[in-house]
Amino acid sequence: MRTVYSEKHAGHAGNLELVAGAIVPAFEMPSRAEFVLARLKAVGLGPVEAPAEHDLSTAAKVHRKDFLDFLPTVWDRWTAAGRTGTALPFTWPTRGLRGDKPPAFIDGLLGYYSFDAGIGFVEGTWSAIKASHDTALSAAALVAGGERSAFALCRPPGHHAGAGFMGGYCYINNAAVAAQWLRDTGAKRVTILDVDYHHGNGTQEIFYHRADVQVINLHADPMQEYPYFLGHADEHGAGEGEGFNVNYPMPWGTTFETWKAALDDGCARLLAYAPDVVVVSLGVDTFERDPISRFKLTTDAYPVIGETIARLGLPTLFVMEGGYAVEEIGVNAVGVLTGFEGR
Ligand code: Q9C
Ligand code: ZN
Repeated sequence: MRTVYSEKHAGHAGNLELVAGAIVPAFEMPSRAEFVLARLKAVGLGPVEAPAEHDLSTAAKVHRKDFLDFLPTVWDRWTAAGRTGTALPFTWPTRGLRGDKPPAFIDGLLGYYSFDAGIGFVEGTWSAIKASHDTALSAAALVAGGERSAFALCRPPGHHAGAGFMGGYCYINNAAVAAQWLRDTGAKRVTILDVDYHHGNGTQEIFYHRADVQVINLHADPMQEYPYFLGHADEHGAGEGEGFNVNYPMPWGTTFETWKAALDDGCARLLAYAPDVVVVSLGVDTFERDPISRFKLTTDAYPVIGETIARLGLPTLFVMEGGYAVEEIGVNAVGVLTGFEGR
């Protein structure tokens, strides 16, 4: 399997986040991608190539234009306001406030274009976001060009980013952009299968009213877990998209046996939809020792996930999402890919 990877992710570093009342280094850190890269080289998964540059015209079909225009300006606006450390939002337009009027000042704009504070910006953040987007598109092009599969080693991740907002370490929704591009280049139907521990709220929102992209999500129950405000079982799509969004919320403590039953059900729904291509939002934060998650999957589960996805018999693009047990993220993510390849 060929992998697309950009070193530009490394400039998105040194972020902070607020966890249980304390400011700590962000769990989403550069070593995540480096451990995955090292592991896929160690097992000889296949060639690693840098992405080509892609413009934002496909991204503009799944994201709002004003949002895409804002992202590259964040760091300059932040430093122009005299700030030096991580740019972070801290005020959001919730119920009772106006969500239709972007403010002019950077602090207000950061809140307007996000739903949480998990999206710090430093000087290299935009360049990393753009390279991650390019990585997903270049890997999608490998699959469209006839490869059985490809791996987009994206960082930062994307599945929490919606049409007009970032959140949860995500800025541009890489998997959604890739799915849109696959549609535009000939696929009649695309399924996004999201196996990250957290609900892919951004992906769900983007495709919720569409029949041409099926979205299947396996995740921790939003009654207990982030992102809290989307991902329930009764969210099945609307309008033309009715029936094409499928959620499998599961409680804290879920083991692979239960999780695998949800995957098998999701795979049956996927096969009934008969997509031309599958995009896997590949998070491995379902792992038992993930520091921010509460599922109980063990390392031997990940190759089984890969085998199960391979049995769908469809061209498959893997897009890296979450996973924060940095020592094991490589073994687990690459375990899915080698399992897919049947080795
Ligand atoms: N104590 C992805 O996996 N914050 N994003 C959790 C930690 C947000 C996860 C709080 C987690 C976002 C792509
Ligand atoms: Zn996650």
